[in-house]
Amino acid sequence: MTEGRTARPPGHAQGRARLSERTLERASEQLLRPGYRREQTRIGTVHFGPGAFHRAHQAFYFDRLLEKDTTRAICAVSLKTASLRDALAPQDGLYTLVELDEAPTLRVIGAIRELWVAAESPAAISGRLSNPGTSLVTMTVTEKGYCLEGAGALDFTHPDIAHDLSHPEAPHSLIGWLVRGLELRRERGLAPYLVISCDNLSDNGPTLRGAVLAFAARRNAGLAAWIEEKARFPRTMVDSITPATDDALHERVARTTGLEDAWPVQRERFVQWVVEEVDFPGQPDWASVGVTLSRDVTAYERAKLRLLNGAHSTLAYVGLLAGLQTVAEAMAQPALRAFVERMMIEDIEPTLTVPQPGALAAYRRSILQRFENPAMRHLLAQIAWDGSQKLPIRILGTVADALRAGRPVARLAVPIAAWMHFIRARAREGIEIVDPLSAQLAALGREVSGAAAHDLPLFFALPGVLAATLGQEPRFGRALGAAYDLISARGVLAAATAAGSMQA
Ligand code: CS2
Repeated sequence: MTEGRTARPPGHAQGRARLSERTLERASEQLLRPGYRREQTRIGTVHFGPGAFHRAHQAFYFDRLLEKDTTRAICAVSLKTASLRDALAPQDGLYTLVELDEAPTLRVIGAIRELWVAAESPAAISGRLSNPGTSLVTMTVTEKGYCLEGAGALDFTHPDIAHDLSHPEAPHSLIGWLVRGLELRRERGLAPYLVISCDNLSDNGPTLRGAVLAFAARRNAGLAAWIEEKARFPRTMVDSITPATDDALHERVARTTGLEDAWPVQRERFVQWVVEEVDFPGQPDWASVGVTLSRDVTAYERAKLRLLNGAHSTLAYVGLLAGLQTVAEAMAQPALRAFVERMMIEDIEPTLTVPQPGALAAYRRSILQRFENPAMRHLLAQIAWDGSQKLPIRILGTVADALRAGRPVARLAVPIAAWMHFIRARAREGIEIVDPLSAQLAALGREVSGAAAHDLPLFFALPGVLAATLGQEPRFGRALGAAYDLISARGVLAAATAAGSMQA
């Protein structure tokens, strides 16, 4: 396990009690509490993947929703790992959310009323999914949790998908569970649930719908047709920077509240959620808690993925190679900050369309400011996880658009070349590469030499990463090779400076 991603067994060394419904009244007054009676709430949503992002974002919105509508409590399902259930079950599902700012806010979130591990309790998950009270199924399972191949279709060679086709009643994958639940609802004469992806995938709703329909069609043509006709998969854009839980957070929570929390979460104060407006009964009153409903989420989603997440991944790989640790530290390096800002203005913004002139510039400035937030210690290493999944979504689409429009790609090649050097450096130092392709990347990282002529073909041979979008593009290959060799020869900051000053 990577440091910072796990719960901490609460120590009672200071004689503090553990957070729970029973102990909540003893907490310090600084701790904000749910504004509703938890025992009067009912489960209305099943959520897959209740990691830190879900708990800091959607569960926060639903906590406010429960003040107005008691049918909106969450059943949180981890597909495989028991760590969250084990941390929060003794706390009755309660945990502390810290909003980081000059004056941080601490609040207890009560929205999660049930916690399950699907691999241990398949009958309970089937029961919840096919319960008439369940009207929403949401998820944050990260890019890799969708089991897609490079072009974005369901990967039928994925071991979990192969398993689920032969064991549909106890699936391993998210897709298997979504289809299982819909199948049970159809058998019981119930309407489908609304299926909402809250991950940073491009076109997340339609991509998920495509995967669900492809899986369902292999199971039963009638089921696939029913899903196609009746179910809806709105697009969403989710945004809030959520540094992984660390020791400092555990200590701050214990010190401020007087209670031990095995797994608190933290995020910046800024939080945004845009949900595509679809006609579907039983939806919450989204607008009442600050969720934006829009008929056109694509523009928001693309701007966020390319500007915020694209810049984040760039800071991560370039910054780590330059020996930096956090986003704020990377932003404090004038060469790196200037490079990222210029890439946003000259390379990314021309690929985006937004209704109001000036909106992109304002959005860019606010993103850069959020990255500089001195109240946050956001590790570049956290953003660097799962690069093989993130880079195609965050940067390679921009590259493809730039190539099509005949614009330069020298700057955009830098984060990709930096990722390749990052893989090389981690493999040589024997540090774990957190990525679904970690075994392949570690082997590749040991084999590469630092010279583009030798190494690029090896990276292009990785399934679904570079080749899927850019395999046939010699212009990008040349820019990538130049950036990669320059990093070897002169270091990453010199390479970024050289590419940064090239004419747009
Ligand atoms: C980050 C995102 O870890 C990462 O890859 O880029 O989690 C980012 O902080 C969020 O998408 C912000 O909404």
